This record gives sequence, C-alpha cells and structure tokens, in this order.
Amino acid sequence: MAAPGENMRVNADRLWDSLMDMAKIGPGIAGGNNRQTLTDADAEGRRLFQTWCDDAGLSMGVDTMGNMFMTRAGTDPDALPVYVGSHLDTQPTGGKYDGVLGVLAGLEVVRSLNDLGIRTKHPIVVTNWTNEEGARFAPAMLASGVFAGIHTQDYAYARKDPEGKTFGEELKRIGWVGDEEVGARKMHAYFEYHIEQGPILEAEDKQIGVVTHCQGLWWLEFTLTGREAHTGSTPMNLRVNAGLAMARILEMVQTVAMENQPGAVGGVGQVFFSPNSRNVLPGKVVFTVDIRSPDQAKLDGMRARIEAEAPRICEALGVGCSVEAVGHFDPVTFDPTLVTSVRKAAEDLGYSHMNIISGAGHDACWAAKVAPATMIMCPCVGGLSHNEAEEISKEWAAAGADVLLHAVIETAGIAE
Ligand code: HGY
Ligand code: MN
Ligand code: MN
Repeated sequence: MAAPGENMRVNADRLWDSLMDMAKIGPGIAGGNNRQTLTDADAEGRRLFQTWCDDAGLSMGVDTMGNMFMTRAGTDPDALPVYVGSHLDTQPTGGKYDGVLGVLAGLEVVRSLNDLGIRTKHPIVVTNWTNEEGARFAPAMLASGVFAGIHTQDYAYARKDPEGKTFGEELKRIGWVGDEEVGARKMHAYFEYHIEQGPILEAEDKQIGVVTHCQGLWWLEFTLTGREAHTGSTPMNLRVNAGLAMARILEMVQTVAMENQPGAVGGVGQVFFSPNSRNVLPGKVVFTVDIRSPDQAKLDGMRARIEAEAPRICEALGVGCSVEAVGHFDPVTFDPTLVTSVRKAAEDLGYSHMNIISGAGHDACWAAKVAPATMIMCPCVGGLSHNEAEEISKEWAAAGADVLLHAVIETAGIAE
C-alpha cells in the first residue's frame, strides 16, 4: 500500500537545471558564486527568478526592502498564505546552493503542483529575502529582520558597505525598491529548505535534517586604536600595536569558545587594518567576532567574557578599545506542528532523517518571530559552505524538495 502521496515528487532534473542556470549569474573565481546583495549580479538573478515565476503563473509583490513575494493563489481568498523562502544573495566566495536551493525548491514546489493539477486552500508564496548573508551590509538576515520588526527600515537603509555605499542607495540603484509596506504581510506558516552547511547529515548518512532549533548569534564589532608608526625604525617598547592586540583577542575568543564546549563556536572572518600598509603599524584595526551557541546562557556568557577581557588585553598594550554589537539573535525553537509535518513527510517518502539544530542563521529565525516557522535541511559534501567548493548531489537536493512539497501540501491543504 503506497504511503499517502508517495507518488507526489518534484522534478529533480528541472530543479537541478534551475540551480545550474542561476549559478551562471554572478560567477565566482573557483566554480562558486559572488552574487552579493544589491549588486548588478543580484539584480540579474532577481530578474531570472521573476521570469521563472511568471512562467509558473505566479504574481509578484515586492516590499520596500526589496523582498520578493511570488504568489500562487489558493482557493480560499481569506486564508493566509504558506510562505516558502530563502535567499538568492551569496557570500563573495559563496557556493551555488546556500539560500538558492530554498528559493528554487520553493519554485519547484509550485511547478510540481501545477504539473500535478493540485489546488491548495491556502495560497503559496515563494520568497526571496534581500541581504540574508550580511556580507556586504551587516547584519545578516537584514531584510527579514525588518519584516519581523527587529530592525527599523531607516536603520537598514543606512547600513554601509566597506566602500561607504548605503543599503538604501544600492537598493534604489538596482531598481528593486518595492511599493509594499515591509512587514504588512501575514503568514499562515513559513518553511525554509536549506543545505546544512555542516558535516552532521552526511556523517550520519541521513537524507533529511528535521530542523528543531537554530543556535543563537552575536556579532561583536571591535575598533582598536593604536599608533601608526614605522615597522622598521620603531623600537618594540615604543609601539602601540593594535594588530598585536587583535591577535591576542582572537586567541582569547578561541579559548572562550573551547571552554564552552560542546555547543559553542567563536571566531573572526573579517578584519580591516588602517592604513593597511606593509611597513606601517596599524593606527586602527576593525574586526567582527562571531560567537554562537544553542544555549542561551553559554551565548550570553561568552559575550560577557569577551567584552570583559578584550579591554584588559588592549590596556596592557596601550591600545584603545571600543565594541558594538552589530548582529544578534537568540536561540530559536521552530514550530512543533510544522516540525512534525516535515518529519511525517520524510517518513511518508521513505527518506532517512534526523533531528538537527541549525548551526547557521537563516531568515527563518526572524520569520519565526511573526509566524509558525520551520526548516528542512539536506546534507552538503564535507559539511563545506561559505566556500566556492560547496557541493550537494541532485538526489539530496530533490529529496529535500520532495519533503518540502509534502509539508507545504499538508499545511496549505488540498482544495476539495
Ligand atoms: O551567518 C550566517 O549564519 C548566515 O550564513 N547568514
Ligand atoms: Mn543561507
Ligand atoms: Mn550563508
């Protein structure tokens, strides 16, 4: 006896072809992507997605943060939509699947419903959130954060990239300032399908991650002030060395994270030296510490220790020290009913699965503030992500999309 809807599956080749076609836009230098938010490449990727959605019979709405909402009508006009989203923007040396898989799998769900001739009670809205990565404009998940009322739009519009360009100017420049009030939309439910970006599912040989939680995050931006001086003629005892202070803070962050094992991470991905000249000791060093944990006490405890110890390290070297929290969300618990619908879909489809906590942050973390939300994950090779060598298999991609299809149908309801 076939399980309910066992025959309902996505078109794996069509999903894979769409992923490969999107990957041609904003190519990286090593086989991945550099399609950073609000660049011309982002604009080109948005237009391609819009064309595909138009071909699938979806109607587009865009809000003032450039979030794209592509609607497939339901039979009940009063029913709140089921949203299925993620992001098309990438890291500067990003992979082809981070975020993109979730947006294009959402489109594939709609394409498959069209093929199957299924009408749902609730509308379905495939969503592309602006600036999930936070690489060009901190913080991450900026536009979904404004949508959820975490940030004001003025704050978001004023965020600057390393060249001093603002989010608002760049959104306007690429022509994607929509007319919808951001956050006005109400959701019946929100699903996000995403690669794991970690090693667990592949190591455990599981096809599906049933995401129950997402770990919390702090991004602490440190500004250290030293004294610019000649690296050759300045005696060691006369140096005010902000670079050395930064190195000692990075070592301390590593120690704090290791002392909070298991279930804690800490590190630094971005550093700016000024004047960044080989033979000038830096007058200013700016860097962002990224700490995360699923445990609230550990997360906040690590922040407290780092913010207490960094000034002491700097004082010992005569270096000025200031810190600003430029990104934050607490650990997230996803909606148990939706989590169950994901697990049931995996079981109905015969896919191996396990509960998992998301190590990376996602727009679902903010969607969960305003609606029942959850995530589905597929493995990625070696757990590698935020790297152009990020890789998944077509089978992994399709299995998660099948689960998404079933969970969305379960939640949106098949019209009589
Ligand atoms: O930082 C994150 O976890 C996400 O990739 N923006
Ligand atoms: Mn992502
Ligand atoms: Mn990412």
